[in-house]
Amino acid sequence: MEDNGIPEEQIYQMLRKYKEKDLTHRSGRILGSMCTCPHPVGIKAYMMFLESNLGDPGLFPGTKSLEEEAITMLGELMGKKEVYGHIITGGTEANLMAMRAARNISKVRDPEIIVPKSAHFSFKKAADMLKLDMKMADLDDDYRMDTSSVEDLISDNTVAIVGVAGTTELGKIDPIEELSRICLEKDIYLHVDAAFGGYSIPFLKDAGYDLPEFDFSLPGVSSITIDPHKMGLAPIPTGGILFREREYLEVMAIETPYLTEDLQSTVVGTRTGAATAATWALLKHLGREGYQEVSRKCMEITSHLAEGVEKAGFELVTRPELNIVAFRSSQIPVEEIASKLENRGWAVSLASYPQAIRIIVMPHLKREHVKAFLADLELIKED
Ligand code: 0PR
Repeated sequence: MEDNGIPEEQIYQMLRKYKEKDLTHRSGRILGSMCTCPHPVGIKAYMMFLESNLGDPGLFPGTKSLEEEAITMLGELMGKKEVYGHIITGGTEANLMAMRAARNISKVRDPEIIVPKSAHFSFKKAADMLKLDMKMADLDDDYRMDTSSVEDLISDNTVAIVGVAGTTELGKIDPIEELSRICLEKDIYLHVDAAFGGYSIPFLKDAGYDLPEFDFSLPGVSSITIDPHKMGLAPIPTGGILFREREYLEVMAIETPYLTEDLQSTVVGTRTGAATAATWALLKHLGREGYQEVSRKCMEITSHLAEGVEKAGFELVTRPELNIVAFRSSQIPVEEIASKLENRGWAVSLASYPQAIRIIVMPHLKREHVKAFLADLELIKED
C-alpha cells in the first residue's frame, strides 16, 4: 500500500494496462464462455444499485421489491408464477442452495444425490460441502441422462435427482418429463439445472423450435437454476434459484439476530442488489420478444457454424440442440486442434465427454467472427 495516494487519472491509466491484457467478448475471440457482453440496460441498472445490500433488505425495501418481482417474472418464464427464490451469484450458488434444501427437507442420515455424468462440477462442490454421496447416472447415445440408469441408482437414501436443461459441454436437454414422472412416483426432490438453457429454451419454443418440456409445468420439478449472467445478458455475478414451495427456503433458513430480516436462506450474507436490478431491468426491457430475438440469432449462427465445421471435414459430436457446437476430427487429436486454434488467436475450450472442441455461440459471436474462424479451421489442417 502507498503512503501517499496516487492521483485518480494515474490509477485509471495503471488499470488500463492490466485490462489490456484481458480478452474481451466483443472481440469475438472468446469461443468457450457462457458469459457475454452485458446488455447496456443491464449495466446501467446495475450501476444504479451499487450500494444496495439484499443481505439487509429492510434498509433497501425498493430493491427487495425488485427481487420479488424478478423472481415472479422468472417463475412465469419457468411455467409457474408463484415461486420462491433469490437472485444470487450464479449457477454454482443456485445448485448448492437446491441441494441444501433437498438434503435438509429429507430426514435421511446418509443422503445421496443422483446427477448425470454431464452435470456441471458445481454439484461436486455441493456434494463435498453438504456431505452428500454423489452418484453419476450414465448418458444415452445422444448424451442425455439415461433414465434407466437413474432408476438403477435410486435407493432409500436418495434425497435429490438432478436433470440438466442445457448441459455445460454439449447443450443437451435431459429427459426432464420422464425424471418428473419418476420423482413424483418415488417422492424424490427433482432439481433442474437450467443455468444455461433457462433463458433460451422458452423463447426458442415461442419461435417454433421443437424442444422438450423442462420446467415447473412438469409437476415433479421442485427447483430450477436459471442464470441471468449467461443467456440473460446480465453483468456478472447474477444467478437465479427458484423453488416450487416456500418450505424449501424455510428448511435452510438461518436466524439473523440483528439484521432487518429475521431469517436468511442464501449462502451469501451481504449480497448485491445490483444483480437484481439488472435482471429486473432486462426482463422488462427486452421482454419475451427481445429475448427470443437474442436466442434465435444465436441458433442461426450455431447452424451456420455447425455446417461450416462439417464442410471443413470435422465431425460434429451431436446435432446442436441449443447454441453449443462440439466437434472433433479423425485425423487430428483434439488437443492439437485446440492449440493450433489458440495459436491463431481463438480462445476455445474442450469438452471432456466425449473429448471435443466446444464452441458456445453466445450473443457476442457474430457471423463475421464465425466466417474468420471457419477460414482458420481450414488452414489448421495444413499447419
Ligand atoms: N450449471 C451449468 C449447466 C453450467 O454450465 C454452469 C457454468 C453452472 C451451473 C455454474 O454456473 P456459475 O459458473 O455461474 O457458477 N457453466 C460455465 C462453465 O463452467 C461457466 C463459464 C462461464 C465458464 C464463462 C467459463 C467462462 O469463460 O463452463
